[in-house]
Amino acid sequence: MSTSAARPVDVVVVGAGFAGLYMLHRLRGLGLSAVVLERAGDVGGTWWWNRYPGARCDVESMQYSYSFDPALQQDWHWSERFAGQPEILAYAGHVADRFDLRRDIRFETSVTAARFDAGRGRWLVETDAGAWEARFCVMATGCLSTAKLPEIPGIESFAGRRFHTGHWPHHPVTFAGRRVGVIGTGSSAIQAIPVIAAEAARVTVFQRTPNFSIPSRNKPMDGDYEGWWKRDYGAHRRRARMMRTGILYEINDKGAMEVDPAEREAIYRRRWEAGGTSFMGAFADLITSQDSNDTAAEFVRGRIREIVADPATAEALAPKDHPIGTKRICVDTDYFATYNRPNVTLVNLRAHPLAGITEAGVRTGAGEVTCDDLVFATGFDAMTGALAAIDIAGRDGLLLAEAWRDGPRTHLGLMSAGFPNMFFITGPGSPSVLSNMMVSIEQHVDWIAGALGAMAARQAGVIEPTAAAQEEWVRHGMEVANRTLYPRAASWYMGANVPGKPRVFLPYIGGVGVYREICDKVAAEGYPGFSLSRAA
Ligand code: NA7
Repeated sequence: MSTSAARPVDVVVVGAGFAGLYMLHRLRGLGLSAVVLERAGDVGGTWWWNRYPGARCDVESMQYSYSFDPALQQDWHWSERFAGQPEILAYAGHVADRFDLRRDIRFETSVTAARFDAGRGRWLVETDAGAWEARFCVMATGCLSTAKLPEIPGIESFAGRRFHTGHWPHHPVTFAGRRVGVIGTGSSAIQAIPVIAAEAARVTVFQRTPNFSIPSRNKPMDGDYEGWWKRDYGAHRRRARMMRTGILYEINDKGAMEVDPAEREAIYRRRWEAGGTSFMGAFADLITSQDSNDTAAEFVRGRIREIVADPATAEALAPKDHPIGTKRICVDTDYFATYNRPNVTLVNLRAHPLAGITEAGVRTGAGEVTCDDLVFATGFDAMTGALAAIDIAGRDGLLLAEAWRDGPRTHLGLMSAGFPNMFFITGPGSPSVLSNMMVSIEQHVDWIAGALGAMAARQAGVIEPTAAAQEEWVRHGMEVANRTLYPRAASWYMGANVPGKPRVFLPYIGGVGVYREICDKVAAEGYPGFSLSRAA
């Protein structure tokens, strides 16, 4: 694609999920021309692709929504405590309509390459439907947007229907009367299995690693609760933004070992009954102290043993190989109880390793299980997968793949040295997946909009982090992570689920509020750690 054929805009935004939508809105407010390039057929990002049965947000709907427009947050009514995927997708569509966003979005357009022309200070962005040329490039590509099929021999030979939870078809899928195999027991599987089991003739779950899951206690939206939020939405949102995860809930300031066992048990029980991820706020030190963490983990294992009738199945479902919370904690509706159904069987792949997939089903050390359908709930190439799928070349032809060979290197998770005028929304090195994504998305979009405004005021054409500031941020990110238990788990936070991916802790664990203060300070002080120059 030659530069001459490329359509000029001020900003190319890649991705029309919640990040891309809000970015476009803010860019218009700055008077900049923008195009959003999106490979899906409509807005919604992760909620457009992840439409598997039971898909639901694990952040309460009153908080998993935009805060930038007071009228929007007053007008929109969520029907449940935790919104399901169809309602969240409808919300994304409503926002696109309300702010007339679709006219600047090119759907079914996959970005293949982005090259920085230093001489002209322009990014050339190539797609399967033509090229664009822009001063700035904003990657709103999502953290969990590159679905990953597992490396299992024979996977292509399966003769039945094959699904991936992160790439679910848009036509209705029924499992009535069918024998379904589910591979994986992460968050997606934990949501999908109870719903599929209620319909299918038989479900066989192939589990490699059990996960901790807390009941959601999902319910129709309580009018009083909605009213409490809406009466003072602005103040509640301000408090949420300063929380560790960007989610407003009560965090106990005591450590788990500071109270006696009976009180500890009572606190866990209250959190378990209340439901949701706020379970991890039961004590202040659950992600930093192994002893404290053990008490929470043992409490949850106790509930699994209580719920699951067959002791061997309960034991196989009880996680013992990682501290609770160091892999994304799951939130479920009837997940463990589903194993009491006569049509559901758990195959423990640690005891009976997966040998391969055949034309008829799944072969393990315990024999072959015949399946009509296979559901792969095997996750994503998280945080860097969508960026790695685009051939990105910065200053002097530096490839992002090369610059990030030993793990992503960013300053504040927002930009990477050598890639001028390219921003990442919720990029690696920012709280991102450890936070309420809506809060982190809005923070990044606002920061980027602020930086673009500051550049215009100073008549600067180019912004780029300095190598020294970036090295310091990467070092700080690792240091903070190593103060926690997170690196002890072979999780996708560590890149552990993708063969050959460097094992580094990808998000920033210092806390959403702390991180916001750092970013705000950088902006207030005129962007130290970034070089702003007139030309490239
Ligand atoms: P996850 O959390 O990455 O879960 C993937 C699951 O698939 C997990 O149980 C894996 O087991 C399993 N898996 C992956 N590869 C294999 C192979 N080869 N054999 C057997 N099992 C395998 O993805 P989700 O989609 O559930 O959730 C991602 C995030 O989306 C979630 O955290 C929420 O934030 C939303 P493993 O643990 O690797 O042994």
